[in-house]
Amino acid sequence: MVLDRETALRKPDEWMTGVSTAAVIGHVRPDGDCVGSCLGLRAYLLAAYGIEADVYLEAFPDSFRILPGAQDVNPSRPADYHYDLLFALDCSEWERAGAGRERAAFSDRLICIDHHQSNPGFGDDCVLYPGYSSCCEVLYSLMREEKMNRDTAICLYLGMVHDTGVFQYSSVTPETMARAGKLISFGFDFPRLITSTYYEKSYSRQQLTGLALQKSRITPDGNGIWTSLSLKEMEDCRSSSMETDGIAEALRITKGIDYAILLYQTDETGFKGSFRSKGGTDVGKLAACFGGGGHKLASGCSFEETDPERIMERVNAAMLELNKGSAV
Ligand SMILES: [Mn+2]
Repeated sequence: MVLDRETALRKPDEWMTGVSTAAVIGHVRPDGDCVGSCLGLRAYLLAAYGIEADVYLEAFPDSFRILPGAQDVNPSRPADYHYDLLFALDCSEWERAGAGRERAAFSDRLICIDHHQSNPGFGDDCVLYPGYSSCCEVLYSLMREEKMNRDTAICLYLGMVHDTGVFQYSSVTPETMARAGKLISFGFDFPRLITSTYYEKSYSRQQLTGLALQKSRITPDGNGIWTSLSLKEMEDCRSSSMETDGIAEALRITKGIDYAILLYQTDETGFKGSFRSKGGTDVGKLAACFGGGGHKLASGCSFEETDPERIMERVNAAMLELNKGSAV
């Protein structure tokens, strides 16, 4: 059940009453907000209630290892180990819960804390603040500032940084900035935290991005930019399709264009397409033309075709049709 805000604020003390074991889980393919939320809540439960919660997470980027508590994730517990409380954080639905989800069967109470608009409100208690910048910001609003410590602050700050694109997305409110300001007052090297977890890229990733940008071309409608990376090109950069995220975004910020397309080869039979838009083009609809999915600003799909030029002929044709439709 989704709690109203007033009830939600009273809940943490109630949840923690008489609790001796608790676990915290996040979603599949954990991102900064997910890892920051899980470790931030762990640090807070220890500082505020003296409870050492277990955190279960799927593999996450090595750069997040600098977070307090990152070394303690995925403790070895018997499969039927009993938890009084199981927190699911940053999961837009129960189906997206990642490592540790099977623990729910041996937990007394499931508590969902999230910020996704689409969350149906799962769990015995659900604190859902849609529109909040990050799950970390929802957690912040549930915590007592006087009980937070530096470990909590570092983790929550990282999550806020990552889910807001370093405080640039429209989800950022004056309250977000005030909370972030309070967090840095705990004293930690936030410039290094942002650089090492958000901006820093491996050499191979830089090489791959450079190649993709250099090869890029403007689409016939003059509105988009596209590029492609073959398996051989990725290999030549000593890289792989694992390192292609971020390239479509690097294309998207090109001045004077509205949408960006990255095609990268996945195997001998096909490519994947990653689409990004500045807002004038609905790339979710574009991806849907090819059986893909996503949102207006970011989407993707697969192509069973090994010639990127031929793929783009189809994409350009689909774009033309979509524009015809919207012009009526
Ligand atoms: Mn999030």
